[in-house]
Amino acid sequence: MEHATSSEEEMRKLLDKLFDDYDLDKDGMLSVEEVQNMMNTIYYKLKGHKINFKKWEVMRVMAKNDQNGDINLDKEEFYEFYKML
Ligand SMILES: [Ca+2]
Ligand SMILES: [Ca+2]
Repeated sequence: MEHATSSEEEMRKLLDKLFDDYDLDKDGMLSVEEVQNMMNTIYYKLKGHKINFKKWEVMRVMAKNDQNGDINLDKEEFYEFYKML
């Protein structure tokens, strides 16, 4: 095993945790509703006021990273998704 010190590795750990926090039904994928919830929360943390992303807005963002087209983000897709935020 390679020693894991890279920032990439650190980021993955963080994103793993984030992913699990928002994967409410624990099916290993983030649905539109789960991503919506996450985007609302992140926006609030960043900007300090609430916004409700509409479903189609969430889907538009997700669609760019949903590589297998199942309208869910799995972990790999989520890593790519997060880089865009
Ligand atoms: Ca889920
Ligand atoms: Ca997918």
